Amino acid sequence: GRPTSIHTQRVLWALADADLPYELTLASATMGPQGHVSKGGTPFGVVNTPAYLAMNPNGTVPTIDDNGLVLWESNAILMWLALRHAPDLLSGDAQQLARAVQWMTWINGRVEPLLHTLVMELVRLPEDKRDPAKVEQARIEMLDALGMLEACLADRAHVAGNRFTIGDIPTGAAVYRWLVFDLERPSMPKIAAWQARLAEHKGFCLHVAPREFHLAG
Ligand SMILES: N[C@@H](CCC(=O)N[C@@H](CS)C(=O)NCC(=O)O)C(=O)O
Repeated sequence: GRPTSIHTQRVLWALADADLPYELTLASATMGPQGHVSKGGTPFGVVNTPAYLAMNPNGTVPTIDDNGLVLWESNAILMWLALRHAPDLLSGDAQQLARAVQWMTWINGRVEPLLHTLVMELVRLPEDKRDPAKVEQARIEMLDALGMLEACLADRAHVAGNRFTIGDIPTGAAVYRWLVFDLERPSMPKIAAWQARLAEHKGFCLHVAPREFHLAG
């Protein structure tokens, strides 16, 4: 994967929190050390090699190989890491775990397309290719979606209940990226307090908090 990928960050966060050893291979068809290909940057590559495509035919990041178990889709990877190596992340409660999966699925379907528009239009595309109308539309839709999360956090410390679970990882990283962007937004105090709780996690501090992982492009 790559450190600027919001999906790779999920996996790195879980690995760091659980103190699991790993080796990261930098890989991407769109980003490299100098930024996005649309700005002339050279991508890390790897994802378009036959060996990588045999592991992940999508050619996307992240992919893991955990002692021979090859997996793609970051939420499935989080589930595996928790089941095998960090069961605390599953909360020990079936209802909470189901709610965690609900928020993990929601963030992918409802929030990530908006976040993708924002990162492309604010960071990655060359300035003459950007469209402020797309940013404004995504900003409005983000506020609508995040209103739901603010309401959810009114009576609980984390998205699935009072315990930190795998559900907080994809949602926490996505909302952090949104907060890094310099956009007009009303204050959402429950989300702010939840983000402060997430910032106590080693994985968040190492792999999500650095602003350059969101603004480098
Ligand atoms: N739903 C997939 C999404 C994977 C995905 O779209 N990854 C992006 C990076 S965040 C990617 O591979 N972009 C193209 C690239 O870097 O080559 C997951 O959660 O793992």
